[in-house]
Amino acid sequence: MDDCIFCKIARGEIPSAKVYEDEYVLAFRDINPMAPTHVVIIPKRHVRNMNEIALLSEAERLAVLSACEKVAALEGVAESGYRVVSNCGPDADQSVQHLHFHVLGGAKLSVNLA
Ligand code: DGP
Repeated sequence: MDDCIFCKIARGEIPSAKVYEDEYVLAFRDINPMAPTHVVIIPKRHVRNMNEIALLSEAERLAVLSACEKVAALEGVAESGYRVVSNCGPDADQSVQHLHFHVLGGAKLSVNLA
């Protein structure tokens, strides 16, 4: 999508601090970190949010999920613990309309999920 900020990051038109990349996925540091480790994982192909996950291929879906585990290992938070969050729609305050998963860790996280 031309005007999607995460598509622009995926195309390299906007710089980002890359943590992981493969054929289907890009992971980069959140510009406004909410934990010592805060990485955003996106499928390179644009879909809006979890409501459109069926538009991705099985390979893309697996790559996004696997990237969460890979990023946690790369960031050294796999054993200490981390949280994976995907905000979907207005009630969840989704601010960027391109499916993404936040990987948060590096400190004791809030017990409040909502
Ligand atoms: P959400 O509320 O789930 O839609 O979170 C979107 C996140 O994306 C938010 O935590 C900030 C991050 N973000 C927005 N624009 C940029 C950007 O240009 N670069 C980076 N690295 N992160 C961004």
